[in-house]
Amino acid sequence: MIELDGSNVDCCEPGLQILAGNSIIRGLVINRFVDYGINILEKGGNLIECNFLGTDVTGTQIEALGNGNGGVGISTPNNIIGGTKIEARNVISGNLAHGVQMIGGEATGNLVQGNYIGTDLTGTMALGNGRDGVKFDNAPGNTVGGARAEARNIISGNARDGVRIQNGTDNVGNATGNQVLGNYIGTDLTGTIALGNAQNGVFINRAPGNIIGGVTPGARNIISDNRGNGIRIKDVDASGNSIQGNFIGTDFTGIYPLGNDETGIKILSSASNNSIGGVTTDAGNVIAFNGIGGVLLEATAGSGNAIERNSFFSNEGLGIDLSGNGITSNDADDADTGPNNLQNYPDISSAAINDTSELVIGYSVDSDTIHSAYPLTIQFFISDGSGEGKVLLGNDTWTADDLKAGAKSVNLGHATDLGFSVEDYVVATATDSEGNTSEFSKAK
Ligand SMILES: [Ca+2]
Ligand SMILES: [Ca+2]
Ligand SMILES: [Ca+2]
Repeated sequence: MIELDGSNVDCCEPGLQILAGNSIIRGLVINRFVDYGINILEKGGNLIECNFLGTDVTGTQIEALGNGNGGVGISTPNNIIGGTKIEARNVISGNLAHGVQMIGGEATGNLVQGNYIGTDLTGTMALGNGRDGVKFDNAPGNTVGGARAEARNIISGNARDGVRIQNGTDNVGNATGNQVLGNYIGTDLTGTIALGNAQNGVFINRAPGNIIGGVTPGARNIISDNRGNGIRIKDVDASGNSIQGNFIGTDFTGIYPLGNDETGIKILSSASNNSIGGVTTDAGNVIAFNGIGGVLLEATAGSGNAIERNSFFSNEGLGIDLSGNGITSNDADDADTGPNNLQNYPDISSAAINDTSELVIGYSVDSDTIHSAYPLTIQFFISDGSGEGKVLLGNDTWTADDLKAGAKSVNLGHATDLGFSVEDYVVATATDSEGNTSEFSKAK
């Protein structure tokens, strides 16, 4: 390796500036420069692999070696940072600002894979960057991670968010169409040991239409042990983001606790029409062991934030909390307004196994066609009795005719096939056709 040491150069000296395209930058140790370790400024298509940015030549750090403005700055398209081979891995850690920062509308089509961002070379010790691990500033259409395990970044131990996707305060910018998948955000390389980022795992701020996770198992991010929320979605322009297939608050097995200190997912400040989970198989997230709640929509959050097909368990507080104030009781006809229109939850009157061993649920929804967009999708879950749903039992549709009839019953099928036993409780959510999901119902 060649060591580029910024400690002895003029204080205004940047690190390595790449002005040409299609360059290969491999095997460098770059530390202590005032600006970025590597700054890709004019042309794209560069490959940045096997570098230590912000560390010493061992990939660890015994004194302050970080570059002043972050590890890698990217203002051009189609660069690759890292790769799927171990020898391609960059260690981007200990820098004073962001690990990797993609800046502006030209920073598109970039691929950030297989790196350790905020840890040492072993992937087990925190060596955080001073701000976010990966920051998207107004940058569209980039990919962080990948659907193969080899593409996984470890993004842990950073002093702010693991990943932040952000547009400008005056709503300029185009941080949309980015995908963050297959990463460990807040754990070590094994996905079992806590190594959280100091703020949120992922923060989507003023940015629309980004995807966190995906519907294949390889696309799953582990977003756990962060000091803030697993994912935070903020502002009226943060709409149409999709959070799918992730484990939020568990280790890589989806079973053992590694909770985020605050909520699994928090939505606030008029953020609307985001999707947590989805309607297809494997779209659901596991959201468990989080310190304040599973999904929390602050009183300021907007509407249409659909929360479907997820598995919630062992969260402190509620699985789903509209207004962040504990259980919001149903109101007559659902005339109230607020986050997700304070959609009323179903009222389960009975959950019983019939003579042919099938689970039959009687329920109603006090939500009229004026205040909810019909029909409603009702999802039933197995619960441990704490009021959050762990295992999806099935769906039903509540129509305007059902509303007129006042109540209905649904046969969800053979109880054993559903994994349901008589000791289990059932809870349900209602989601109107505009994506307004309720809190969980009372357990029956
Ligand atoms: Ca509430
Ligand atoms: Ca209501
Ligand atoms: Ca309402």
